[in-house]
Amino acid sequence: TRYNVTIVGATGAVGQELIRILALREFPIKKITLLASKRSAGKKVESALGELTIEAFSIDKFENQDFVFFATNGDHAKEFAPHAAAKGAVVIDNSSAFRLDEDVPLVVPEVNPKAAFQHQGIIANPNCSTIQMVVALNPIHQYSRIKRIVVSTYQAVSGAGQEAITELMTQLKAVINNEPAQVEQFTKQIALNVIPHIDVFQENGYTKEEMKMVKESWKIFDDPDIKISANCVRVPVIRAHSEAINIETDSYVGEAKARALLEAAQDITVIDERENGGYPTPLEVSEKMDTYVGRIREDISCENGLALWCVADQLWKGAALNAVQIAELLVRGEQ
Ligand code: 11C
Repeated sequence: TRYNVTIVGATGAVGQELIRILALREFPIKKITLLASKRSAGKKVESALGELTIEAFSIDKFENQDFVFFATNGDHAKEFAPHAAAKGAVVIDNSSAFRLDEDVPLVVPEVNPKAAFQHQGIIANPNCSTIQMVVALNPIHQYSRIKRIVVSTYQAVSGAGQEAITELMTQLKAVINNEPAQVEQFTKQIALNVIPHIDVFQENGYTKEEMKMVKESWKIFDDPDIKISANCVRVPVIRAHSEAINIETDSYVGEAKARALLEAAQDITVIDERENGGYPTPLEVSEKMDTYVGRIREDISCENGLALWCVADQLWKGAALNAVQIAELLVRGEQ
């Protein structure tokens, strides 16, 4: 069987990666439709799927679609994704609009694949920083329940979109030439800086990005009793998010067992050499499909604690790839 596939928001950072991932994974496409704003309509894109033309978004385009990937903002998805679902398509939405809705599954195929099959037309793709964390922690969590997680992120600028990449590059050039850096996309200069603020502040002092990591992990692990505290930080990296993660488990796991569990897990690569360069960094992990883990060690500050370092391409595993894997799961489930 081959499927009619639509990408809504095809010109954005995630939209473009969706086209590449569909091609790389040889997703069985009958026809692909790329939708974006009127401004981009008619534009031709050279893609891994051949030359394609962007069409102006309208809900009529949802007729006869099997899969509709939304790579737009939450407000747009909230308004229009239900139209695609009502016309019989399965929507896989990248935004935060539906993630915590009770009747919308929030799926990471390596962790909670069964949830995908409970969908009522819409499946939510989690936030990028959540996805790589739950992929890295699930093998350990399955062995001994994780009761507490403390995570600090080092998030690439591409998580904030295409303009954010341009801003970092423009600022770097300005700074090198001793010129003032223009700040538009972030709250402060990002070139040669780090910013401890992603998404809007919440009443409890955490940011929305941090609380997404908490609430989405609860839903994906189906365990709201896990204590989670996140610190989300933007760093001047183009692509791939990094995370320093500390966990406490119910019973003793130990670093040798943790390493063995991670090495045996699907879609995880362990690079953990305890010598110069023996760990993954965002530059090497860009455009890789796996979630990379290194620096695995016992956390000496608590009982049954482990510390690890996790890096993944957030535009791939954190967005486009995870979304396509969800569609693959449904296709496999149908067969
Ligand atoms: C970032 N994680 O890196 C964000 C981008 O909820 O899908 C994705 C926001 C989301 O800025």
